[in-house]
Amino acid sequence: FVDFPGGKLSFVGEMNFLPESQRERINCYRVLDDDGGTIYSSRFQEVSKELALKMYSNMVTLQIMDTIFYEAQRQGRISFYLTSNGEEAINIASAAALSAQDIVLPQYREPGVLLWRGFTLQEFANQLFGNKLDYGKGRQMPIHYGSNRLNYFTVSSPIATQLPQAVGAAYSLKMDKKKACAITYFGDGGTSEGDFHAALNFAAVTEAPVIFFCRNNGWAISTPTAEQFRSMNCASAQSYKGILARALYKTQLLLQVMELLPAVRPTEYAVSG
Ligand SMILES: Cc1ncc(C[n+]2csc(CCOP(=O)(O)OP(=O)(O)O)c2C)c(N)n1
Ligand SMILES: [Mg+2]
Repeated sequence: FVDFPGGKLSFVGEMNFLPESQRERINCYRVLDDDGGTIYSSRFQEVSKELALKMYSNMVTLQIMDTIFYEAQRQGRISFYLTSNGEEAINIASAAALSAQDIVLPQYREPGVLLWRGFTLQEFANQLFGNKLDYGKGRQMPIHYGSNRLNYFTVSSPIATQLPQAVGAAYSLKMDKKKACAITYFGDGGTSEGDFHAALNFAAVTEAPVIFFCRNNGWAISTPTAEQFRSMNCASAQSYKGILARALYKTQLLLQVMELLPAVRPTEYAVSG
């Protein structure tokens, strides 16, 4: 062995190029089969009827809100809007799995997380129209919501800038010995930004309690994922030591995120002194 910076290495006498580390695609975890039946090897747990109804009603509200504001944008009443069409479950299920103390650093396609936390339709409208009640005082483009009260950082326009910021927020939670985590959302497009890799390495070395929630919808405007990355999928984040990666199936997210949470959220901290 040789004591090399970063760890011990053994010697070899052959000069070979090494094969790619991640040869196979990460499989997609699911808890329900194609017919809606429970997959018994999974960690399926029934949610209460009350919670299920609240989630369903939030998903419908999100769709209706999108329809109204998207049409308002098409009519020229507001300058910009983005819908969460087809990603309602990603929004609401992940929000339901978190606790209110967990800090959210969003992209722009997760207003449902804010809705779940209690941001009112009037508050959404205030931001979109940039009126005097808008928390950003009309200085941001529409859809750049944010709420101090709800632990929801203001949406960042430049793709992936929220990722290293989320690690910083998570690291501060760890230093303050808080029993909470940070979550950051981003698209498949964000994975080819330098900030994505910087954030993963930052999280790995600080062991910060952070969830990187990649919404892989196959496209970054007109760029398909095939032109976005050459790794097998966005979950290749696991090549950063200490980062656990898993591909999830969108309609079954609540349980899957709940399963992930104990891995990131610290349970008990020893109190010193
Ligand atoms: C640094 C940077 N580059 C380019 C853009 C322009 N832009 C806005 S959205 C977007 C696509 C992002 O795609 P993805 O992250 O997959 O999210 P999706 O819209 O699919 O949810 C791009 C390239 C930007 N906002 N910031
Ligand atoms: Mg995308």
